[in-house]
Parts: sequence; C-alpha cells; structure tokens
Amino acid sequence: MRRLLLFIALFLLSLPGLAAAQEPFSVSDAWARPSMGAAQSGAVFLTVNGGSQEVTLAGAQTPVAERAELHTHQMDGAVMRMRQVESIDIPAGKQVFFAPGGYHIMLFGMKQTLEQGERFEVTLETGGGERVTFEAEVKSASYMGPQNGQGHMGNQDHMMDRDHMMDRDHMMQGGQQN
Ligand SMILES: [Cu+2]
Repeated sequence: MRRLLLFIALFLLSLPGLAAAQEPFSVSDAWARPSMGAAQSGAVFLTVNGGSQEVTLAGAQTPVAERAELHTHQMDGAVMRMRQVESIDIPAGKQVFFAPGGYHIMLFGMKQTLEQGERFEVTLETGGGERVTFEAEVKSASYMGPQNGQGHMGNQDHMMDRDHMMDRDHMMQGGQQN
C-alpha cells in the first residue's frame, strides 16, 4: 500500500499542471518606457519573485529588440553610470525589483517602436538554461513603477535614469550619463 501511494505521488508530480507551479521564479509588474523618437534602446522593469530555490538570472531575450542585457546602475564617484551585469541572484522566496535607478533589462537594436499600452514578450533565462517568458506593458513616459518596491529609490536616481533614457543611444556616450 505504501508503495502504491508513493507511485501515485510521483505520478501527480509529473503532471504538466503541477510542473508549471514549479517554475524557477515568476515575474510580475513588468513594464517598459515608450520609445522616444528614433531611440535605438529601451528598458524593461519588473519584479522577480523567487521560487523554492535560489536561481541566477544570466540573460534575456525579446522579439522587439536584437539584443537584451541585464543592467544595473552604480555610483562611480559622484556619477551614476549603468553597466551590464553577468548575472543576478534571485534568492528563494525573495523579491528582486528591477526599477528605475537600479536593475533593468536593457534593449538594444529596437525592431519596433514601443507605444503606450502595447504589450510584448520578454524571456529571462537562468544560468541553468531555464526560461520564464512574460509580457511587459508599455507605460506612459512619466510612469515610474508600481508603488511597492519603489521605497528604496530616491528621486535623484529617477531623474538620472530619465536623462539616460533620453540619450539616443547611451553606449555612444562612453558610459557618461550626465
Ligand atoms: Cu541600461
């Protein structure tokens, strides 16, 4: 009898519906800025909800851009710069916020403009090759993110990030953001 119960338990665990509940992490509140003029870059912000085990984000893709990179902002002396990061750890059961002034998914080589109200797919990939695809919504140019998760952000960060996003292509600026 015990063996039969074990068998049933293993069978239930293998059902696709339950497997979906075992995603390595989930994503909520994903949004992007609208395109500004002929901008060749964009940024996606989101909340990553850690799963039952720690995972490491190692890359991103989206159909709307040729390239997507994990980025963060860092103070370099008195100057706020952004740079690519190789990976971002998502602790089990914890939330990691991608928000203006901090982590973001940077898009390069836009294949289309992003208009307010549009939605597009983005995929985050872990170091182990697991993928989670979600939809990001294009918000208004003044949107700064959902209230939760924004508490650690100062207005100065926001302003710096907006300045940066108005550059046609920040990579052409040699990393100098202001
Ligand atoms: Cu960036």
